Amino acid sequence: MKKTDQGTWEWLRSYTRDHGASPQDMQIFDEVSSRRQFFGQVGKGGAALALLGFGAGTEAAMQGLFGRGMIPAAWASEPVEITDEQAKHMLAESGKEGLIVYNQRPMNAETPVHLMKDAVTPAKYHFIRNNDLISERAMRKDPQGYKLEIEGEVNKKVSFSLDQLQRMKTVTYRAPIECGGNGRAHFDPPVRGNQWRYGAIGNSEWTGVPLADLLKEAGLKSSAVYTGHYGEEPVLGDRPPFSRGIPIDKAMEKHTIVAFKMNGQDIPAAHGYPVRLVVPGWYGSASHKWLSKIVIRDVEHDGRGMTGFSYRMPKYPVKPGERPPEEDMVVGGPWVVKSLITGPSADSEFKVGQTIKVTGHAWAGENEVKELWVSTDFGLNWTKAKLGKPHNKYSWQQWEHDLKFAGRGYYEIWARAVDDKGNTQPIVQPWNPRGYEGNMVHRVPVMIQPA
Ligand SMILES: Nc1nc2c(c(=O)[nH]1)N[C@H]1C(S)=C(S)[C@@H](COP(=O)(O)O)O[C@H]1N2
Ligand SMILES: [Mo]
Repeated sequence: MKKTDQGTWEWLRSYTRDHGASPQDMQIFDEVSSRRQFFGQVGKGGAALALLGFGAGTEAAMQGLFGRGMIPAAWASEPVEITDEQAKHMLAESGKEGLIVYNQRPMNAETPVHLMKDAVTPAKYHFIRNNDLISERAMRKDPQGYKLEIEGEVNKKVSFSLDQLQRMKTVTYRAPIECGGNGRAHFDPPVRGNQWRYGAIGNSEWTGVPLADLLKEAGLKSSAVYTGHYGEEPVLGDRPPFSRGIPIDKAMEKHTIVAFKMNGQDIPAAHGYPVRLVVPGWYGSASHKWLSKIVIRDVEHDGRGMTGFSYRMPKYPVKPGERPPEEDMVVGGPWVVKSLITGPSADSEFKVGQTIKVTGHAWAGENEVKELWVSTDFGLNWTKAKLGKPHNKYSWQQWEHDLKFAGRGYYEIWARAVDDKGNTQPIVQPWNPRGYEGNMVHRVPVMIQPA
């Protein structure tokens, strides 16, 4: 389906209704469809930029990848033609291709699963999640006058130019950066926020200086318990700057770095030029982009994005749709165990007896993935897949599994990771008010035809 026309919409509407959408889903569908038009996908090199919202991944979504009774997320978010200068620049500069763009100001775009096969995510396939605009410096790629300041509960206020940072001892790690809201589209009832499906994660290679080395130069006071991060970007609207933080132990962990290279290149504008934090294994929001200041706090940081319901989880499981009192919410941190099936693509067709190579990634926040299990009978039986070691602590791990089907029909391939603490992925998504830590098993439908 490449074009929007009335016939297509009617077909989509009946498809949605016939696949278990609730009256409420249908109401959302009608509201969205009366307003939307769609255009196509982000073109090669991000150049032509007619836009999308309804890319290749969506076809898979329509054909059963998502739970019944739920409309595919893309339908609930409005695609926009890319007109914003910053958005155009961000997509073009890193050659973004095939991403699903939810909005452009701020810019939010995810990667469809079929483009996530690489062990090291190229910049062109790394999702973008912005809360505000991006800095002029990032637009111009101008290192002049950049500095990173560290202040607060330190013995000595310090600051570093880009040049100074680049001359220090660097490390290079692969690290997953995953939005805390990745998987939000699978929450039922739906919750507000970007309706990320699977693709708000990337596992690129980052080079930089361990934050611990900079904090040692400043000298932490014994009162230091938390960091607060600030960036150079202008705020959208009348509100304080986006500012998250992490506990001091995580800040001192050797994989937490102040990065200035992504996959060996200057960090693209979209991903934080010239300098960003990389806090591996934690909500992506901790990995502050366009980083210019770190304030060391003597209390848990309370910047925008740390309080109320944002980036916070209930202390106890809550009934779907129910909001606990604000004081029962705690700051989200490490990501939970999760896996992805990157091949075959949803709705692939195979023959009875044919060998199918199933591939994917698995990761587990602070932990290591120990086992990966595959089911083709809706979770009744599980078989262990071949699972690789992480390239370095935190990096996602690759897995593969050969499958053969003995009979024709509709099947789903399910994947479920187990980490070294015994945690595993739920089959039904547990609910929380803002849709964080979505990690239910990934299901890929396939059709098996007679040999
Ligand atoms: N300065 C700044 N840093 C930020 C953000 C932001 O809006 N402003 N968004 C955060 C969030 S919520 C995520 S998930 C990651 C996304 O990183 P990416 O755009 O490089 O994929 O950046 C984080 N760093
Ligand atoms: Mo995020």
